[in-house]
Amino acid sequence: MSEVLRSTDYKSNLKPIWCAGCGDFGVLASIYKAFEELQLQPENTAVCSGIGCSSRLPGYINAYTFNGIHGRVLPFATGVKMASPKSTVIAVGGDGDGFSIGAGHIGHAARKNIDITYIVMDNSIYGLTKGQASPTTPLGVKTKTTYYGNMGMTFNPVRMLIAYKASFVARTFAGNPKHVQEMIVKAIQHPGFSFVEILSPCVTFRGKDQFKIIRDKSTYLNETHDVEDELKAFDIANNEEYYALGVIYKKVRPTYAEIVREHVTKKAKATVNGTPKIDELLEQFQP
Ligand SMILES: Cc1ncc(C[n+]2csc(CCOP(=O)(O)OP(=O)(O)O)c2C)c(N)n1
Ligand code: SF4
Ligand SMILES: [Mg+2]
Repeated sequence: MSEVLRSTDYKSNLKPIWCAGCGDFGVLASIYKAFEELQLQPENTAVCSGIGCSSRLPGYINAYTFNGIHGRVLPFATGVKMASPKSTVIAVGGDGDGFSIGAGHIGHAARKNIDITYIVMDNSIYGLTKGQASPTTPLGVKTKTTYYGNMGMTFNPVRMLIAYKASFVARTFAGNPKHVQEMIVKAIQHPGFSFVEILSPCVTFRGKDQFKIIRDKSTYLNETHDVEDELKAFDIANNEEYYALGVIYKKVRPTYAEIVREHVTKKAKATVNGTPKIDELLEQFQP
């Protein structure tokens, strides 16, 4: 495809079946706009997910898309990127998918700096399975599984991702689609593992007032924020009185693919003091 693409060109034939008012509608609209801004070619773009209401999102996009199994989007997306390094690879999902069953994968995708963008639509509930508490459900909140109020402390995804050495960490809010678009564009442009937490209300199981609650608690980072200052980024993440929105941390470092390429093209081919070349070593394993 070489003509100029419009946001509507990224729509698939499926119609979203989210509840009226779900924050994920705003996220999807912003993704279409971000793709238009970047002029992503559908044939060079992959959008993958796990399981959840939010994980339905790839089905609504015209690109290579995959709706997989619960919690396993990051290993899958990593494989797609390794097999097709020139493609733009985006992983999406919910707070349950990412921070419960899939939590073990995040640190490794982040520390290895796999060049993918991971978007979590955080509604602080398990939406698809009808309202159980998730890792980001606030302390004391009553849900289907926490009748007397949530007893566990609340996960702080931004703090976790900075600690895991993610090279790009941003937070945004589905109620501000322009800002969501801006964060997604920046995340995709970032060379390396980029993480975007999108506060995306579940109006059915967390209530319609979630949009107002999040909006009232939100504050936008301005250009004076030094995105490379890791300690400052932790300070911002630690302040749970408000939601700081914007790029909170960013540091460009070599991606996993760049390091592997360096090993394969230079180090592994060199012969040191008579040690065989990697090609000769590998030949031993040929049938
Ligand atoms: C292995 C496995 N365990 C549990 C489930 C049931 N399940 C499906 S979606 C989901 C949670 C979804 O929550 P989240 O990821 O936050 O997405 P949301 O629906 O809120 O967007 C669960 C527990 C499953 N599909 N597979
Ligand atoms: S249950 Fe919640 S997260 Fe799922 S579609 Fe409805 S509003 Fe959205
Ligand atoms: Mg959820």
